[in-house]
Amino acid sequence: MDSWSSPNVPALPGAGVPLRLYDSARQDRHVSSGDAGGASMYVCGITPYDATHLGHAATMITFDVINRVWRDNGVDVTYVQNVTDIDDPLLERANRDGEDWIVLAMRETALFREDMEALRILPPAHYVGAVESIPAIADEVVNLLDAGIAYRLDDDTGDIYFDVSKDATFGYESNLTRPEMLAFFAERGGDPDRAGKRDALDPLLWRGARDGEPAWEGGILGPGRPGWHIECAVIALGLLGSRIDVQGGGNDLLFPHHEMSAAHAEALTGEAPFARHYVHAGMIGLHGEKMSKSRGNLVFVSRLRADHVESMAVRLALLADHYRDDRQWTDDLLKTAQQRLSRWREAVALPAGPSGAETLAAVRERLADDLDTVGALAVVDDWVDATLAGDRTDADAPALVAATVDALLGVAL
Ligand code: 5CA
Ligand code: ZN
Repeated sequence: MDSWSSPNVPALPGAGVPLRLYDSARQDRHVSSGDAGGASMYVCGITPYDATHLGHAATMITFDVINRVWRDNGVDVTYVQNVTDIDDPLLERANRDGEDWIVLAMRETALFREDMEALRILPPAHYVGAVESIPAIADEVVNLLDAGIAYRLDDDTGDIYFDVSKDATFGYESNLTRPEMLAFFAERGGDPDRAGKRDALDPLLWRGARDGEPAWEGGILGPGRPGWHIECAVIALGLLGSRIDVQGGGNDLLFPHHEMSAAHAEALTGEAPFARHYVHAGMIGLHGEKMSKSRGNLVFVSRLRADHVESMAVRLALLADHYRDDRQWTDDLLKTAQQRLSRWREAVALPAGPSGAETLAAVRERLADDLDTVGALAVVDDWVDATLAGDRTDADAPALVAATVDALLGVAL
């Protein structure tokens, strides 16, 4: 699938600071990547049945900042993102609207690309759809069956499930209790009550063909379509290998999606942990509730663009709080970001300011500390305040601060 075009990223002088990232599995911060000069990141992308909302945007921006900080450290980054272009919600929406599901997915994916470009998100090296990955997924489901880790239900549906009891370390990523797991599983696309499963938590790997639903040839699996978690496991393994540096997405994916994807990957490769860092962005809410397509309380990036809201202000607004915090989108948040953006622009247009090198070093330091964007924005604010107040000691500072903000925060002034 086509990715999108890359914004220009200015090179910054001097050396970056190694990034310490919070890992959901170890529940602590650890230095990420860079050891071998390369880093691999897999981020769970959209299910394209509706337009990109600010929650998607915030999560994409979080992983974009990781990407930018790594690059500033000279790390050779391989970034992969998926598009879940076949799944129940997509088919339900297409049916509801009497639309072809393929056309719906293509349209929303195209809009997502435009939104990503407007927000200056660095594109993944591989942007991969579920549909194009079906042959590879089917092969891996066969491997799991052969290994006795997957089983077929006895009810003639052709549905195949993953046996979580075969995974001795199951649960290490989310650190949840079984009752918590069961609750999230039921809430987030799982089927704990499905008759014939060995364990209520066993997730679907392959859904046998049903009347009125698209299906693909699955060889010995029979016709059908893939489950959700195996999609992400197989795409990541195929492009990034058996151990990756970051598995990422919003914290709504921690369980079951990421736990199951990691369990699938580890069952297939025999290597663990699948990811060195399991990284989860907080949820963006509106009026006190998580912004979600199913709740319908959405603010779309494209709607804001159509209303001539500057995408750089949107980006700055979403960087104004820490990525791991669940937070609310408000008009005030946007207004503050717009004011901040114009002050920053005013300051970098002046002929000089206080030390640019110190500002760059302090921004690097803040971002390396588990992406402390709150602190990084405060550093830039301090420089802007001093510049606007008349401190004009460094003639190179305005250009360097503008380059810093562009390269590391992705905000073009
Ligand atoms: N296609 C799957 C992942 S494989 C999916 O979850 N799609 S999604 O369209 O629902 O979400 C796309 C990405 O945005 C995921 O990483 C998800 O965790 C994140 N996300 C969804 N809603 C929010 C929200 N309200 N705030 C922050 N991130 C969100
Ligand atoms: Zn995923």
